[in-house]
Amino acid sequence: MLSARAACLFHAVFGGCWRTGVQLELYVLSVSGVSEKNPRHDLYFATQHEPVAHEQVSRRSRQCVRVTAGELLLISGEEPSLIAMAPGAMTRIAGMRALTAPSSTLARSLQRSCAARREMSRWSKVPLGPEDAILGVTVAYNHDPNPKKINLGVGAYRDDEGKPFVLESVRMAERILLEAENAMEYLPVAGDKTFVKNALKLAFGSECSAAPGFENFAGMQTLSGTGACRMGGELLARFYDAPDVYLPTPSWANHTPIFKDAGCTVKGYTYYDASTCGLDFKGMVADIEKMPPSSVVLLHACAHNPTGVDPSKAQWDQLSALMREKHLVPFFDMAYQGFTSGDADVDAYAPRKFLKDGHHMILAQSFSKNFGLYGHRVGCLSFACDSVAEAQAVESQLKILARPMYSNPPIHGVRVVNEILQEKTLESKWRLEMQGMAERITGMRMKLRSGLEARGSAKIWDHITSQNGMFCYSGLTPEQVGRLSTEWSVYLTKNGRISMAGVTSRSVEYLADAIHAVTK
Ligand code: KET
Repeated sequence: MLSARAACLFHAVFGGCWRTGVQLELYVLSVSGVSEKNPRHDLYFATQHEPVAHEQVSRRSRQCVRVTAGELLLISGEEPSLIAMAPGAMTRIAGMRALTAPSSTLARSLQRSCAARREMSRWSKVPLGPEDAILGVTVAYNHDPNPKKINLGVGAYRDDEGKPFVLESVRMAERILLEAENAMEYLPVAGDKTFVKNALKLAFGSECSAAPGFENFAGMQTLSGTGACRMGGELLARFYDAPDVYLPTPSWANHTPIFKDAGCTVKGYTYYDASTCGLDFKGMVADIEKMPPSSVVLLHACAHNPTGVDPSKAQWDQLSALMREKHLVPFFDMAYQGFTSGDADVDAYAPRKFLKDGHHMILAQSFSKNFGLYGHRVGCLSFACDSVAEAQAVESQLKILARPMYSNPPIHGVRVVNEILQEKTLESKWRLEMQGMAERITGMRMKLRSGLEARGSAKIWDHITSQNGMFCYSGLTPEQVGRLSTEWSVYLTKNGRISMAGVTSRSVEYLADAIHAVTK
């Protein structure tokens, strides 16, 4: 028997009736729409009679199924007496079709109501995928009407008012570009050559970039850091004999799909020590020692995402020597150059050291965060080769990969970067602004930590200030993260990563209240 509310819900959705003890196969035709409260697509088959609030259902349920279109669900059991859905699930469930429902009018009514839908769409077999682990946080945040809400999900810098920040140096460069009335022609497939040179100079410093052998770099402009990682993975998968890519555990959530989709095999190595909220250097070295020669090791050049934990200079030196000895290939992802120390040169220590040590390294650079050019998709991918001829060959293949994918990269952002890096006053201004962003984040780290301590938190929060870059790997559990969003409208990724760049002088006290409340 269904209780009144569940029956009502059920009727509203299926327009049929439900009999205790039946077996029902449901084919999910389509799933659409997300609710404000619950952006997931869960269907709960509860074993309790009384319908209960969504949260209670999920706790009481024996079965909780993430529903995707094209799935076949079998509801069985002695008393499948209640189907409850996450609030707002009506639109999603409307596309369900019962395949078998013994002697139930339900089956007929479902088949009738859904047949028409099926005729209408050819795409019903495309399953609804989950939201992205990081960008999905913004989706949930956008749905929350609470004026006090805070988005600490995506790693995007905000000013102290919590507003997206456009650097003044960028605005100035844009004004110059507007005056210049440049043409808007296609860039070459590998992008703007001058930009690639500027990007390499920024990464390796004028000293390194003037050193012999630097002309052996193959480089291309990419669709930001993501595109650089992806193109690097594509080239490895197509031409490199051992495309096993080792990622730190944990790493940026997008690394795994990037390299897998490119066709590489993704493996992991020890990186973070949860007991110290710091680097497990011993474990990292031990894992690297075990890697087969020629393996590719992804390293975050600085401001590791999500942990905010980087090796020291001495540890980078040791890693470089070890990786040379073991014939491993370093693949640097440098998405936060400047965010660790405030100084882009200081933050480039690792790639510069590895270059000096003669690695056949790969470097993926992003200009999203340090130039604030997120949506302009400015990035660079480079390979340290042995000769100009080798570099030309690598570049030629990168072009062959890019041409059928996106043809050529966007033009505006690289012009902005060129303008800034080629003009001394603009460059100095940018460096100051970069430092300002890093300092504001450091200030927020201190305020958050002292705020938690002032509230008498029994937990140790030293890592908020000892970790670097944009993120604090807080140690909050997924349950606590869930409570932060439902009870406080504070949104972060499930792994407990806090984008410190989203914290402001105004919100930091509220955030401390919220974190203290859920960690008591
Ligand atoms: N590498 C790392 C380590 C990284 O954190 C990001 C972005 C990127 C590359 C790529 O950024 P792009 O804008 O493609 O240059 N990370 C933030 C945004 C995102 O997930 O896309 C983040 O972790 O929030």
